[in-house]
Amino acid sequence: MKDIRHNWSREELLNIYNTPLMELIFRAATIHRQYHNPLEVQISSLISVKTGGCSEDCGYCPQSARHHTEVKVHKIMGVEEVRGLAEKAKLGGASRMCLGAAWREVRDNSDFDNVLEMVKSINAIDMEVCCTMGMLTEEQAQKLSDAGVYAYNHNLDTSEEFYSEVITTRTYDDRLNTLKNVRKAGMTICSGGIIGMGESIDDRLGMLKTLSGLDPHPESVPINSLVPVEGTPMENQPLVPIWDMVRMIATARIVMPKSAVRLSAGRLGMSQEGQALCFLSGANSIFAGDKLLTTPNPSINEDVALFENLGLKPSAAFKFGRMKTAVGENISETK
Ligand code: SAM
Ligand code: DTB
Ligand code: SF4
Repeated sequence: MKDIRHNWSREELLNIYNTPLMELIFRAATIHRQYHNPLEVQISSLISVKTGGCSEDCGYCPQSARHHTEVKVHKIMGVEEVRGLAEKAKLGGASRMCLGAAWREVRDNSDFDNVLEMVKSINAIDMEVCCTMGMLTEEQAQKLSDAGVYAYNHNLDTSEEFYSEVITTRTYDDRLNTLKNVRKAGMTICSGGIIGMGESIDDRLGMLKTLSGLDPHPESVPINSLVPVEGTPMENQPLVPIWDMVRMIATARIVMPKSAVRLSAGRLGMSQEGQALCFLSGANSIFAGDKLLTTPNPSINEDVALFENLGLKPSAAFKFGRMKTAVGENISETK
């Protein structure tokens, strides 16, 4: 596509991010309307199918075994339980289930076989499935894709430069390599990051530069506001001002116009007016349900009231068909 660019420079990104706020929101909202129905928001619901005890040292994460948080370790859930939760989430308007596992990487064992069964059972009730389970080999990515996984979430989290301040047990290149395997296997890519970890604006834009440099762009770009959890090295980080969230979402919308931009973790700390500005600035996807993976999220009732008030409606599953992406071909989540 001619109008989709993969060569945004840091300078261009900085100029966009620093545009006077009212101009920035207007520009992002205008682009949003050209590519998407501005009244539709895609809803995903998260299930932590394997919780805690993770070997990685991600500074933000309550599930790392290296941090002393209140998260209890749980072994992998059963297929029936997961399917039951998916049915409930579907009634609440969710079109996609996102299955999370606190793993450094997927291993070829009975837990992985169990995940493949979960995927099939959720597809059987006509919901899209996303998995977020750490690093994948080409073969594992293919197995997930063959089982019916629609999207794989694997965040870059921040800039390449700031990455080693947050995580030391894997590299930026490891992350990019998994994204390559996901794309090759025909799944869509969900990749974004977190703001509020102590990074600079330049780091935020460095992350957007890498994401927008991927060809095709990730179909979904989650922007998380750090949820500071007691017992993690980031427990005392101040909450991100809503204006930073709005600027980040608007910039992502402008440089990746076809992608779904997901207003992700941190909504509990935002006012409804703040969230409305995020939707206006191009966010068109959320995680709903009273829990994210281990931390609380607004209740379904609150979100239903918010959607009613703003005139938003949840989008349907498989809007873009069940077909898989051929390598290099974008079936981005657009109207
Ligand atoms: N273990 C897998 C991995 O790291 O890719 C999947 C699960 S991991 C919890 C998924 C994503 O959740 C992380 O990449 C990070 O962006 C986000 N996340 C984790 N803890 C968070 C927090 N406290 N606040 C905001 N986002 C968080
Ligand atoms: C993403 O970008 N955000 C979600 C999802 N992908 C997996 C996770 C947010 C986790 C917040 C901390 C927790 O609840 O444990
Ligand atoms: Fe493990 Fe993922 Fe948490 Fe990092 S973000 S500690 S890899 S669960």
